[in-house]
Amino acid sequence: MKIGITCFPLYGGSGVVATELGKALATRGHEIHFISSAMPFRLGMLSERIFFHEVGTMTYPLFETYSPYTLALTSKMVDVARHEGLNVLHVHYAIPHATSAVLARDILASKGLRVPVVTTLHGTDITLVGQDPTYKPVVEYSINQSDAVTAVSDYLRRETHAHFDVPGDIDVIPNFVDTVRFRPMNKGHFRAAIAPGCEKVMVHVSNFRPVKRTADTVEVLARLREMGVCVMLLLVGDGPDRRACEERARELGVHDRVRFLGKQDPVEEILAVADLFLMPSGSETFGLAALEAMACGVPVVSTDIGGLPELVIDGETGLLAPLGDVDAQAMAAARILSDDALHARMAEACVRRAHDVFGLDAVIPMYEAVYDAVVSGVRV
Ligand code: GMT
Repeated sequence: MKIGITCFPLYGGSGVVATELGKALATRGHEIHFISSAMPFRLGMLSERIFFHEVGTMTYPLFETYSPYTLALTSKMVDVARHEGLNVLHVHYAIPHATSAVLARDILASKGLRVPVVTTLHGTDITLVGQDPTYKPVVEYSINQSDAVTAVSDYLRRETHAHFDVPGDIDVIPNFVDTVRFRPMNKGHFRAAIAPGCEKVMVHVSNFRPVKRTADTVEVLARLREMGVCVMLLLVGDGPDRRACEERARELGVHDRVRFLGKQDPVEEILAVADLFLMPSGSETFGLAALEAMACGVPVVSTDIGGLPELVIDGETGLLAPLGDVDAQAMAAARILSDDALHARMAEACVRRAHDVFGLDAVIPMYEAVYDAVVSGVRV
């Protein structure tokens, strides 16, 4: 099948999922055409079945600082669909991608071409930005006009029905992980360099936006130190809250136990030396970074909100704690870090669950089934 994939190329989990999906589909024989404002950052290299089409915008004095990207994207979708013979347009994140795709599909239909639209909802397109009156009617319309709609968790499916007038079905297709790339690895030398004492290592990976509550990881670290747990914290990523985290670490006197590693691509190398992954998010429809940790055999302590309980099975692959309750989160972390048998059981369960439930072979066929259904006209 020839599939056009559109996503945000530079930031966010939705772009990662879209890019990894395209790569996985290409290895399964599909031809993938990424249509985006820039090369998706996880794409790496192009293969014989992967193509990239950059959406350019036109400057014009009337547009001043604004140029209508949504329309430029629509035109590019029409162009690629016509000339490459796309069978389906699959867009990730409703705003503005679903709107562009629906318009492109209708333009193509006016020329006698049928190219159905699959929209995958990811998170803030529904839970935050999409609910703002600035965009809500357009988001609702674009979802309802899509030929098929998927959501990355049952929580997100329920939120969509709760906040939008969407009468149609939404398929839940969870995020997935490449368990060849993300797997337990023995990195003893790296661990010795990064944690030269007998310390346990906790890792957090995010874009340091307020919704991630990254500073809570520093609070958890400080409480663990008070409890006498010998532990250090690796913070991967960067963003607006980084400075506040640094300041809080100094205030709490744990700055020498925190390492800010910045944006890192080979996250799996860092996860390989981790004993625990912390995800104290205030909102999370799925929690892809936690899944990548689980695949590396790293148990997770996360908040019990959004889609996280669908990923982190409490007591089995990690522990859930209330949002903002850093004492409870520290207690949960201490429990796992201080009990080697429990840690080993959880690590094993993490690897198993990541592979069996969220591995490529488990999830990619779900997307293929949706494409088959819309292309064959079973879903319209
Ligand atoms: O809000 C973000 O962090 C980015 C956002 C996105 O759509 O790019 O991430 C969402 O999608 C990810 C991939 O499906 C999920 O793993 C994240 O949980 C979700 N983020 C939130 O819901 C805050």
